[in-house]
Amino acid sequence: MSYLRISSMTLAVAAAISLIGCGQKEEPKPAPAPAPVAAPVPPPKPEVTVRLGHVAPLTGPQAHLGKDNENGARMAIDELNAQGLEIGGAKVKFDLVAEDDQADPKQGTIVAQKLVDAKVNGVIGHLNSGTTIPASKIYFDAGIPQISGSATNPKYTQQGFTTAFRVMANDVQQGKVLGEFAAHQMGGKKIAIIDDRTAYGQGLADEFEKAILAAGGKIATREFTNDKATDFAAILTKIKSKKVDVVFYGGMDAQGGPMAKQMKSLGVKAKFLTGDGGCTPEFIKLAGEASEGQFCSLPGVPLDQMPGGKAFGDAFTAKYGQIQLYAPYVYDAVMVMVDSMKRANSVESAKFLPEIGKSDYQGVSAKVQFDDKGDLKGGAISMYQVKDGKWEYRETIGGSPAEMVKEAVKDAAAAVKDAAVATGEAAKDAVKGAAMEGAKAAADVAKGAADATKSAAEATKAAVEKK
Ligand code: ABU
Repeated sequence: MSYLRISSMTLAVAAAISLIGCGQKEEPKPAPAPAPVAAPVPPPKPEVTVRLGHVAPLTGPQAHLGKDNENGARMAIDELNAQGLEIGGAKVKFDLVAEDDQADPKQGTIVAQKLVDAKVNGVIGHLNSGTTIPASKIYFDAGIPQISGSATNPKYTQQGFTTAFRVMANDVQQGKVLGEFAAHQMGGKKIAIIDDRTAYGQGLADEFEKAILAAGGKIATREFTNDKATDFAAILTKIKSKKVDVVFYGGMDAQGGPMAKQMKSLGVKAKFLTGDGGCTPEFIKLAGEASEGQFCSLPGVPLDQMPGGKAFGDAFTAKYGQIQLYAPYVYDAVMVMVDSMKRANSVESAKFLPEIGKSDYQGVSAKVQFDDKGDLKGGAISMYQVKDGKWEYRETIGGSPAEMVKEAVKDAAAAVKDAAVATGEAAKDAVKGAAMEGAKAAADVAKGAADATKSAAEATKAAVEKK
């Protein structure tokens, strides 16, 4: 036996003794744990890009306003993208497709068609009534929802286009407030009106004139210019000879500012009054010292009275600089459109369009609810006057909760009337239907009787012949 064999045996015996000595049995080894089964990985959420068109003049005399509108829309889009929304089971990314219509009606229709061809989901804009109105037909025909944050001519929402909405008061409301303000608060008895022959300027001037006449004022002269003009000497010289109390201008700040300046240099003593198109910091810049004491109106309430005005103003100013005019409204227009997509759980135009009309959205500028035409319910108008080189708030007319209640009551009354008419029509139809049914039954009976008479006569004749 070799040393190696003795050693192996010794070890085996020692191991056996050792096990017996401890009284232990060899435990069966546990079965190896099954390899962990990976939890099923859900497929990644589909992503969808929603393209919103935005149209405003980005070149020409109104470019500062167009850029302001576009920035309002961009701010909304950036915030929505940061929220990482899911709509209809897909992650949504919003893209702004910004177009320049140069405030020109023809160009407005060209870019509208371009947006339709690009299959945008909705359109925010346009800025000007003169471009918004013709473009609205193109969007309506294509079934694309449109919300303007600045076009105020009433015709926009009076064409029966179910795709057209606006988030501010219109010029029927604005013209009335302006006319009453001129007559009662500016002492306007003799008034001169100038407009720029755009849909906005002329339309607002028409509404202003109606309100002046209703208030017992007199229109001394009505003049017009255009939205590219810079020299108003001929018109203002004529107006000077009329010795009017108030000059009203229906048009934008690019003309209103120089006009007020030229009034002062020509010695026209009348006060100057304009609508929202001139209610801007740019007007004050262009008019210079001549802006002091002049008046303007603006749909809505001042930014610091808007529900979300302060936060919006701070964020906007930090990002883009001073607000010109409509940025909060355009921001709201985007938010209202996207809120409608959320409620419809769809980004498809045809699916979320019906939801826009049902909006009840607390925006920055106001609570947004639409009437049956697509106009903002309870739209307010505020008046401002330049003091120490700034537009200073004077007062707000309309748009209060009381006004909204009044409108709701008016809507309810109209609904009751419609229901009564419908009930009357239905009753009339029922009576007519019953009468027709009765007549038909009577005719059937008569026909049956006639047939029976005929058969009896034939039977009688046959019997006679047989005899
Ligand atoms: N609302 C005044 C400017 C825009 C427009 O209606 O033409």
